[in-house]
Amino acid sequence: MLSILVLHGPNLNLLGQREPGIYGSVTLDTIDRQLEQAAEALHVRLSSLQSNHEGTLVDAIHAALGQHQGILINAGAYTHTSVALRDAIAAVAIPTVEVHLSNLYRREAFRHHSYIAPVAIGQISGFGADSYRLGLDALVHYLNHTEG
Ligand code: CA2
Repeated sequence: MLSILVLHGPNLNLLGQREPGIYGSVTLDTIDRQLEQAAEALHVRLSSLQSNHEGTLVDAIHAALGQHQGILINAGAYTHTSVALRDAIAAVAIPTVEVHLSNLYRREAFRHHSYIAPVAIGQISGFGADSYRLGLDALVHYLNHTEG
């Protein structure tokens, strides 16, 4: 059975608790539960990790080698700053889908650039909590149709 690593970056632990205007009122636990349901229907296994620390996320990407066949990541603000996360994804060469709750391109210019996007299969941005489900669907579809 395929196994997917779900990574949530900095501040996403606050989801549903602050700034509901931008990020909605859904909590990270609810997103993980929705993803679990979607994973069951897709017949894949999920492991989810949230960290506010760049190095912890880099370590998790390294540890995914041989354990997970795909990565679903919302790198939060590290999307726009982290060469380290990008290098880690490129190094392990595990198919990765980048997701965002908000539509990055309707926001400040500094959010328009992603260091992750060039090493990802694709990016889903702007559908709130649904971005994760759509991203998981796209990732599993990719893995089922393009890998042995
Ligand atoms: O839209 C997204 O998913 C983002 O990755 C969210 C990041 C932001 O830096 C990216 O540009 C876009 C921020 C996540 C912060 O989440 C919070 C949740 C509740 C309260 C405060 C922050």
